Amino acid sequence: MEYEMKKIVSLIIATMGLLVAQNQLYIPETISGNQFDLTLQYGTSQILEGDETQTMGANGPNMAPTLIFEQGEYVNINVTNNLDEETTIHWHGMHIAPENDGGPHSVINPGETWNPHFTVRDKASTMWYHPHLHEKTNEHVTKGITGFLIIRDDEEAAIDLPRTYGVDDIVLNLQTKQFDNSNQIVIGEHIDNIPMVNSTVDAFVELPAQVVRLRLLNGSSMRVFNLGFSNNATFYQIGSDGGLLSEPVSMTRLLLSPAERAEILVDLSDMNGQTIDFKSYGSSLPQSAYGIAGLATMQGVSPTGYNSNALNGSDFTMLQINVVPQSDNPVATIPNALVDVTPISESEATVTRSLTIQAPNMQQNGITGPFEFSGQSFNMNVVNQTVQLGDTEIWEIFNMSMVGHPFHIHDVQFYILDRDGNIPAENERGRKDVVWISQMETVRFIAKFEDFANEDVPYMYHCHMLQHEDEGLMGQFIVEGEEVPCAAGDLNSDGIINILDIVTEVNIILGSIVPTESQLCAGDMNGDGVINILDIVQIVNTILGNRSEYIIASVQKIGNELLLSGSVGGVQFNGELESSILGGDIVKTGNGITLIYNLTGVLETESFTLSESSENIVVSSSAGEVIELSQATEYTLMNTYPNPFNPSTNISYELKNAGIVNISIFDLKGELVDELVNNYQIDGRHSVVWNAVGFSNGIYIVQLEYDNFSSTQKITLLK
Ligand SMILES: [Cu+2]
Repeated sequence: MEYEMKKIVSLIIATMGLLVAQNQLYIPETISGNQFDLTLQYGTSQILEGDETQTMGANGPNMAPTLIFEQGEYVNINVTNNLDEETTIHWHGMHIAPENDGGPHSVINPGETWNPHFTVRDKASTMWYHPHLHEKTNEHVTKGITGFLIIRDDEEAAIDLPRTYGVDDIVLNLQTKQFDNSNQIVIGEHIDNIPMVNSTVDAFVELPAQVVRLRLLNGSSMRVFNLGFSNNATFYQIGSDGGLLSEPVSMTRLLLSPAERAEILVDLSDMNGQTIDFKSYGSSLPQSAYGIAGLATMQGVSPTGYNSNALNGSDFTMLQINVVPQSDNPVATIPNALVDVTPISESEATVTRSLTIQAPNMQQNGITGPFEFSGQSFNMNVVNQTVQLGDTEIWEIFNMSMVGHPFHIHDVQFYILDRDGNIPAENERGRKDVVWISQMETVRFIAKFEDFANEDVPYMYHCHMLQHEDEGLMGQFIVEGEEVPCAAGDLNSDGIINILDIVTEVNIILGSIVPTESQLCAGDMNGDGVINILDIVQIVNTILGNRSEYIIASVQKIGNELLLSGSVGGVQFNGELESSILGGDIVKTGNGITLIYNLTGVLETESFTLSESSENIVVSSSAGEVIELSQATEYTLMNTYPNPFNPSTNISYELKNAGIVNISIFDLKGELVDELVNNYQIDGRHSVVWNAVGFSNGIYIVQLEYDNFSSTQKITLLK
């Protein structure tokens, strides 16, 4: 990850708006898949003109990659600490077990690797990850260790939303930081007068003239933003911290306090060639928000340095947007509706917990802190609350101090019930894990504490103004109760995942054993609520140590025939198999269900005849993911001859209709190695030659794509 952050002209010019932004917005690289490494490190970055800045990052000198997770996916991460100090990594917003949550107790010592692993249960949303070491969170976050988590799910995928990362779907980590005369980051002195987005100062981004999705994170230590566009464009909030809203909420300003996220859509269709600024309107922040002018006017003293900070009370630009021509397949409209959002009913709560944010000496420290919850400052050795697993609770937070605080709780997504007795604004009616609480305001929210209990490892709740958190405005809670014991894939709970677990899984699917709750939990590898062939393939992969990579596979159903090509892991259907199988393929039947799988993770048989009126056909890729059947009644024939071949082979195919055809060659890792055809072709017979001179021996996969139809074939180059 190379940083190309250059110059900044002085802030005074920037705030006067005379400056043409000159640094291209940095877009973090992405990581997806089940198994990956994050390495925490120091580095230097050219953030300002002149001296480089000492920074901290993951897999690079500054910031951290964007992780893209699918709901239901099992993720295994190795976080290696190459710093010379302790830290932790917390998955902010995710519903995961406390031992994987990365709070202050999950310290990663220098040189050590921490291995969190979990099934992604959250809804499609924008979350983030960052260090959470007590008294060091502010420093480690502000010096650069912050990354986005993008979670996707089927519900979100069904909506016509922009989702091309870096093109029409942009992550924006909004921060203000303080630098000293030698361009080094200063922590906790309240002169955070340099706005930056994704660690780019004075940033511009080119966005296409269409509906664009911005995933906003307030990554600042302290500052509250009041966001909007310089042309006062209406924009639409579609998501809050923990997922999509029920419908887009239109607005021209959005309040975003530290650690809050919002996904917004803005329609740039009519703006090709224009430039607008994305700004924080600090002059119209609500009272008691960190970022107003003269925070000290009410009571007490203001934080040291605060009154000399030119950003306070000012409107300033975060990001310049240059609108450029449309991308391919642009999203043209703002959807009318998004997803069903069903807040938890107040009547379901059996416990109400009350907390007061206060300072030991309110007269003196009502604005500066240190603050504490209900008279208790954070103590690593004190558990402040005990929650019973399965309970629904109301938390009532009263902010008795003179500054607003963003309250954050781990483990759950909550619904805000009311603010001083009033129902929250429309954009606050979705799932949240951070809520901003103004001075003397009381906020009540409701949450259900489910799935995870651990008597030894607590979860945290705290203010997300990082200085307040580090100084003690944090508490911890234990969730107590009988957690359904479950390790993914370990159906017989013997501590290892092996063939015995596969046998149990098969018997559960075929109905020959009635599963226990813990077997159901362990057997549902992908967390989709059903146990089927996909889970078997995932267990096989777990045993073999394979992890999903991009897998090329396709299945055509023609009459009662299933024609497989590429890396297919297994098949399940209601009905009987009427043809024979090859090699190591295993067929199990029972209760009218047929399962076909292979302990190598890849089926060897390439065609199956199913009994008449077979149904509920599920085909798994070798990565344990669903392969959609191509229901090709007017199918496209593909033939490769010779095969095996050297050095060239002839691929012939027949198109029923004219259309755009793509024929590409992939290796077994799913890497594209050659593209033979990518254009519009008339109907009828065609052929193309692949000359593999210069390619190494081995198996390749030809993929033909045409009119929502995909077909693949394995070919072997034998020199
Ligand atoms: Cu606070």
